[in-house]
Amino acid sequence: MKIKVATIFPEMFEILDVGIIGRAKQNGLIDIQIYNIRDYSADKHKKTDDAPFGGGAGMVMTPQPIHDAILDMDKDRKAKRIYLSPRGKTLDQKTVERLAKEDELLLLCGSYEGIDERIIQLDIDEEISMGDYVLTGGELPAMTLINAVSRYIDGVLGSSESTDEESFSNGLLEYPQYTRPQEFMGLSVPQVLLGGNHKQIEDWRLEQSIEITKQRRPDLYEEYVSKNPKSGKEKKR
Ligand code: 4GM
Repeated sequence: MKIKVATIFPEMFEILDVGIIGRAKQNGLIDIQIYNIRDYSADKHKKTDDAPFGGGAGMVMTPQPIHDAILDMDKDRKAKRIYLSPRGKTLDQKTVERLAKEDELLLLCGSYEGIDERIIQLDIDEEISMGDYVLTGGELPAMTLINAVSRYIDGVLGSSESTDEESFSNGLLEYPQYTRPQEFMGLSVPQVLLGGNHKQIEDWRLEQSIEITKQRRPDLYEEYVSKNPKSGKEKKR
């Protein structure tokens, strides 16, 4: 997959050379190209922002450099163009899986109070948010999206890091995990996990997932129950 990013802080993206994403880049599984919006500014001082029409606090990113950057980045208009903004649809695992199927993504990072609305109208396919909070820029959300999507690209995760048994794959939160030692600071690993009865372990994990989801995410629990009407009922005989 090819991912192009437009930002005024290109140096922030050096973090993508680390860990699993860094390994995937080196192996040629994801091709990430960072573009500096400032390089496209026609202004003599390379300005990228201006005061908002109508007044008010803060600055707004001016349309010219962003529009010219996107024209250059995606000449044949083959990328899915995404603007990271608190006004977007909140990212979920289903959206991550859908975006992972694209050949090319273009991620636009805004700063300040946002960008001129006409850029969204002219140049953007989809607005996505990482949650109901505001950051100084869209760079960390863009990197979060890159990370989430990359995990679904063939070869990025090793066989022991697969996506099919994790949180959300069955619509539930993950069950508790334990490793050695068997006792730590007086706390023991649940007996069922030590027995080697795989059916029993599977049942215990599902039961734990359901209980944790019911406690912490009643919204996800209700959805799970509506799709799995028999869940929980047959267990407590
Ligand atoms: C305000 C308007 C994305 C601020 C547009 C970007 C949070 C998110 C910004 C913007 C951001 C998010 C920049 N803050 N929740 N800051 O995904 O692009």
